[in-house]
Amino acid sequence: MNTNRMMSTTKHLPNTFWGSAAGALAAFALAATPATATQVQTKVFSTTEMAYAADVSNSDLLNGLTAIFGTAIGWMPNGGASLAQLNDGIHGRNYAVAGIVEGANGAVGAAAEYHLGLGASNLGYDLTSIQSIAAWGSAGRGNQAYTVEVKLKGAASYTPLATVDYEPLTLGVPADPGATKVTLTDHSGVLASGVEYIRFTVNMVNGGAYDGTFIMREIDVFGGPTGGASAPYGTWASTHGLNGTAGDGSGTDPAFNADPNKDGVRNGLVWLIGGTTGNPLANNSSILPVPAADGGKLVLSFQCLKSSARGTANLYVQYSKDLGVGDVWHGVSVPDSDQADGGSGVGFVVMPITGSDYNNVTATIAAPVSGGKLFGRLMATE
Ligand SMILES: [Ca+2]
Ligand SMILES: [Ca+2]
Ligand SMILES: [Ca+2]
Repeated sequence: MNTNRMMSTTKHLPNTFWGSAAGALAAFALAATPATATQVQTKVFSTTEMAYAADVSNSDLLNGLTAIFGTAIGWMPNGGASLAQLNDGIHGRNYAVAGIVEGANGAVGAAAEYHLGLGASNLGYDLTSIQSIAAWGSAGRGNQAYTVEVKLKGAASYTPLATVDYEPLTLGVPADPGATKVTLTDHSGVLASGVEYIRFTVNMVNGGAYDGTFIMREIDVFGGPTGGASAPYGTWASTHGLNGTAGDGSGTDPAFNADPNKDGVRNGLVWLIGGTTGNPLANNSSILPVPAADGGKLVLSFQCLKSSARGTANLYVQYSKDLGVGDVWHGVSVPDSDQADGGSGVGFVVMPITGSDYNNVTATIAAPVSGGKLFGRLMATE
């Protein structure tokens, strides 16, 4: 976990002030915290009932779990429908073919709660995406509306995660048959961290017509143990087109310190300071802080992912009088709120960006006592 890697560009300022960006490795403990979301709901529909049959997963976190007895209420048994089909890994056939309902049909208000457990690190689970597929041959029952909540390890109660309401299918022939698929993700890579329990509650569709219900074919919950292999960076990388093998040197190399698009900004730094629109395959030279001189001090302004969303990664502001030759790099981890210099050499002003996992950060590096040069850089670690 500890190799240094220089990252990115060097800026030469007037008055012998320099700034640069760099990367290295370190360790950082992951806390079990609720997600502060930059949540994304991706919604698609089709007027073909079986449109998303191939998208159902049989290897997600929810697959095959049994809803907690006594909390699974309001699920209708009509025509063979059952709650178990919500997470059995099977889409189910067209009713006209099967002759029975192969899906879950919840009355409005029906709920199902599942115990995911605490995972390999005993910290719960990081949820990276949730996919829900509803489909039916008539009566707008391919629409979907529900609320999903999570209960974190050690928490006494549930926290709302998302409310889905997607009703593109209109009642009546020919647009009535069809399917909808909603995928919940978060730009940070993680919807919620430290999750032990998850609960779904059915909401009304079609203004209440036809019981106001729909046929949910499957809900898939993806993720991995908190603190485990699927750390937030990895999931961000995989959802942003970095689908190669780490270290393969390809144009989609997902390694934290790789620079597959050769713009001089390594993947991990794009994730940490690229903000909500960060894209590792775009030219990211504009996300690097432009160093400014302020009365002998060096000022770096940039966005930074909050510490609770960094997983095992971290970002440091570092400084040296001679690029570390005789004066070793001194570094301070970027905090989530204002932090005075206090002798560390770096003071921070931090402004949260509403509705996102990123903060606006201004770091001011103190002028060297003896004058001369001052170099600053950002060090991304994983
Ligand atoms: Ca199913
Ligand atoms: Ca499944
Ligand atoms: Ca790059």
